[in-house]
Amino acid sequence: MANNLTLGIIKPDAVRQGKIGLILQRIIDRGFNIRAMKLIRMTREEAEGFYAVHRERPFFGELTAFMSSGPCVVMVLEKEDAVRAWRDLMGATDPAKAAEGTIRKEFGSSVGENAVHGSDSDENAAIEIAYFFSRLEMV
Ligand code: YYY
Ligand code: MG
Repeated sequence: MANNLTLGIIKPDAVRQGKIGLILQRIIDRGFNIRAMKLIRMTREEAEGFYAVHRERPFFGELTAFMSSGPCVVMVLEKEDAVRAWRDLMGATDPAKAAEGTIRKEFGSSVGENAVHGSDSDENAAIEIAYFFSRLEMV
């Protein structure tokens, strides 16, 4: 997988609060090219599969319950150094510690409900993109 792609998710809290449009605008304004996108609702099992790397963590139950609690927007974002660029725009995991101007600062409400997800490495970006999208869904 080239290092210009990452997986982004607009999480159920942000979708519930009507923030899809504002978050997409931020993404477009920052110069990302949206290569694939869909609205989905994950089952608990699908959320557990997606976050399998965290299964031993104390917050795993809460995290997977939350991620399957409502619809979210999954998308493939393209930009140079995409993983880092998208994490920069998202901000720190805890919205209270996220920098001004980041999506989590503006739209996140707690460590758990932090509005967006982003892959943390090129290797995981490839795995996460393949979890949600087939080759035919990429434009
Ligand atoms: O990559 P990022 O989303 O910034 O954080 P991770 O450490 O990978 O954790 C994934 C996800 O789990 C985080 O976005 C919220 C949730 N979480 C939590 O509920 N409580 C924590 N102490 C740490 C993470
Ligand atoms: Mg992570």
